[in-house]
Amino acid sequence: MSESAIHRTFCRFCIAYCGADIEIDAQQQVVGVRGDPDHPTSQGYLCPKGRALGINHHDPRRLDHPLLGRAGNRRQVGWDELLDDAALRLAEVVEQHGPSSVAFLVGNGGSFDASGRWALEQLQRKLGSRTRYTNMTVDTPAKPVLGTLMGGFPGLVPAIDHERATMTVLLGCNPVVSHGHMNSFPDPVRRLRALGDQGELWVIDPRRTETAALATTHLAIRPDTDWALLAHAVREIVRSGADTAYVSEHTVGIDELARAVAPVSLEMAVRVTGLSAKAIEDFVAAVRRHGRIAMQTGTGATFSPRSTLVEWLVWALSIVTGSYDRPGGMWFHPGFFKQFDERNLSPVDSPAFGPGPASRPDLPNVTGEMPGAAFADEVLAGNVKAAVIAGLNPVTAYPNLGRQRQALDSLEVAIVADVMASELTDRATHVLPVAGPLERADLNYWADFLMIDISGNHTPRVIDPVAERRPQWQALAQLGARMNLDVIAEGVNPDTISEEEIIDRVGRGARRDVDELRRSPTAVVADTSVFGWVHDRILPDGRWRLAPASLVASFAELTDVTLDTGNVETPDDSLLLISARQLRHVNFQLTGVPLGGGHRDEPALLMNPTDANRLGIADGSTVQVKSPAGHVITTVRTTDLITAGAAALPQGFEDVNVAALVSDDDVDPHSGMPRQTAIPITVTPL
Ligand SMILES: Nc1nc2c(c(=O)[nH]1)N[C@H]1C(S)=C(S)[C@@H](COP(=O)(O)OP(=O)(O)OC[C@H]3O[C@@H](n4cnc5c(=O)[nH]c(N)nc54)[C@H](O)[C@@H]3O)O[C@H]1N2
Ligand SMILES: Nc1nc2c(c(=O)[nH]1)N[C@H]1C(S)=C(S)[C@@H](COP(=O)(O)OP(=O)(O)OC[C@H]3O[C@@H](n4cnc5c(=O)[nH]c(N)nc54)[C@H](O)[C@@H]3O)O[C@H]1N2
Ligand code: SF4
Ligand SMILES: [Mo]
Repeated sequence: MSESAIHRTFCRFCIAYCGADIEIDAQQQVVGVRGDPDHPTSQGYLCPKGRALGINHHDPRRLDHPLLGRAGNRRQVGWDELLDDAALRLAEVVEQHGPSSVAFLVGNGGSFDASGRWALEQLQRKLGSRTRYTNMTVDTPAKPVLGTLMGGFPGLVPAIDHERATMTVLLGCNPVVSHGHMNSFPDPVRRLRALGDQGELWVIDPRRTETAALATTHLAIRPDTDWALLAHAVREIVRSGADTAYVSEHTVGIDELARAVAPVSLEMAVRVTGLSAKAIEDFVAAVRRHGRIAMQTGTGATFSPRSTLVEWLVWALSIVTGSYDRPGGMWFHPGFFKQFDERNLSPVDSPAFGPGPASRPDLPNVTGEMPGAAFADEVLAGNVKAAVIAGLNPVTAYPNLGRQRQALDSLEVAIVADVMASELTDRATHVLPVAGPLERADLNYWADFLMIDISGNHTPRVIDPVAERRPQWQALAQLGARMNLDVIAEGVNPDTISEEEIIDRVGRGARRDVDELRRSPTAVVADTSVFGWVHDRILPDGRWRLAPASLVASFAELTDVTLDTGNVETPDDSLLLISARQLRHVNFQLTGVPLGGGHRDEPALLMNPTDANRLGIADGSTVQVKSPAGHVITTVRTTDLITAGAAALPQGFEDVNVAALVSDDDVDPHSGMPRQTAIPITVTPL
């Protein structure tokens, strides 16, 4: 008989944080992974990535040993030798160039390690570096910018009121695949059906996605034209259909807003978006009919070259209908650990939180994070000499692949704490093999305010770290100790403190004590939604600012140009490349891994058959995809699910790397966000 045991934990591939039961046999092999039926949020649901927690744990590409030197000139060494050398070389850089010449990078992979990310931030602070790069600035900087400009706080994240919403609008997000952008959707199909059954579910997306298939109405909009649909809707609703009592009591700037959107006539909206007049009128009528709306955006909005304007108009439409912070619309998630609703936060005026990068002074520093679009420039300009990279892969995540490679190779010290061998780790000078999700105690700390409910979850480690893998908090604290920095706290020795003591520090001040989370057999839900705290505690004078001057000015330029030219800026032979996520990998993670039933995601280019025919491209043929920034070679899949004129390529693959097509120059000036959707491309058969 097998002597396997079942351990309860939760998945850390995405912000849904689904509960999982992991079966481990006597040889420390993961032999089974199932959804936790008692988990209050995910209720037994686990997507293909969650079910691959065991595959990921045993992946032959996992990093097992410390490595010193770049690939080609590399040795396997012991931890002491690695950390001694790393500390010595970092100290030299600090001495010669100052602490801010050391950049700290943390991304999606590294953020789900609560104590690992905490230790990275501690190390940065103790070293005195102001230079942090994350994934946020290449994902969704428009959202904190908008929270600041309109509500006075960057952490305002609107979330659908699943219990009461009757008109849900999803713009540029595909939760059936992604399980949510800034708002998680565990068990998405069931929840989307429920939202549709409660009223109407609108999906605005150039592709008839898996989510669009569940919608009551799908608007197959032209990429990067959402602003025209939204501005027209704001114009019409402000004329008739707004919650006027709410607007006069809780907003400033309604007249400026109305003036800004006034040029966006139905005729202009039709011409720009490619939607029919009837579709646009139906949308406006539905907003009027329901009064309140629950509108959520995803990366289809935040990746667009006008991301800040799009987000602004979404917020404006939501606010003039009285839909924010009120039942039936959107609530604001205060976080289980972060508890924004309990803090005394003073309103912030400017979305720039500090000096931006010296080599790109035009780009903002958002919430203390330097724009990822400037990382390569900063290294190549000599402002960044060393980097500590923990769970961010600039090779696949940051724009302009060629420049990222150059930048990584020219760093004097590139310390990479990661779980998986990759092109990034090949380019590192010091590789720290850190513990993966099953090998560490953890909390759902980082994305607690992006979850579908206000809940806390603690997991002990379910399996001991394999080979020489070491918890990241410990490795980084030991690195700090060698530079005379007490990373954890003054006088605390990282060799002897336990991982659960670190968890106590990370989880301090939460809605519930960490011990209560430890005792609970699964997640603890404190609330499913909360309303009113933003009005009561956050909004400056209790009012939303509807018309931030910088956005109004940019919007006026946009409408002026559009009145003149019609805004169809793509040349005839080119297509617009849109972003697309896939079910069986998350960004770089799990790419190339065959999951359940042997299925694996392929980095194929999706094209409409009309475009393919016109260009003489057959389904399955090999093509070169070229953008102003670079090119990739891949296979074409034709499908009428994608609107003509658009093409889609998934992100995360090293071989067909979409980052080669993204420019680090073409950025939204308000947020620093590189254009990662609606990229003009040409496709040539090979
Ligand atoms: N399986 C899986 N899950 C993931 C990830 C993953 O890689 N795989 N990544 C995780 C991460 S880091 C994130 S940030 C989230 C992202 O979560 P989502 O934002 O939901 O990402 P997508 O599923 O790509 O959905 C974006 C949609 O925007 C559409 N779109 C593109 N351009 C435009 C446009 O101009 N206008 C409009 N209206 N729509 C447009 C695309 O067609 C696509 O359907 O997913 C997370 N979850
Ligand atoms: N062109 C284009 N660019 C994009 C996107 C796009 O769709 N198109 N998407 C953008 C978005 S939304 C995001 S969030 C970023 C995502 O990009 P990244 O932030 O780079 O996220 P991942 O690829 O999920 O993971 C990054 C790294 O974390 C490592 N990792 C995994 N688990 C752990 C762990 O437990 N500890 C540590 N230390 N490391 C770990 C992985 O091996 C990987 O090297 O990319 C952005 N860039
Ligand atoms: S939805 Fe997210 S948290 Fe849930 S199993 Fe999938 S990857 Fe894991
Ligand atoms: Mo992301």
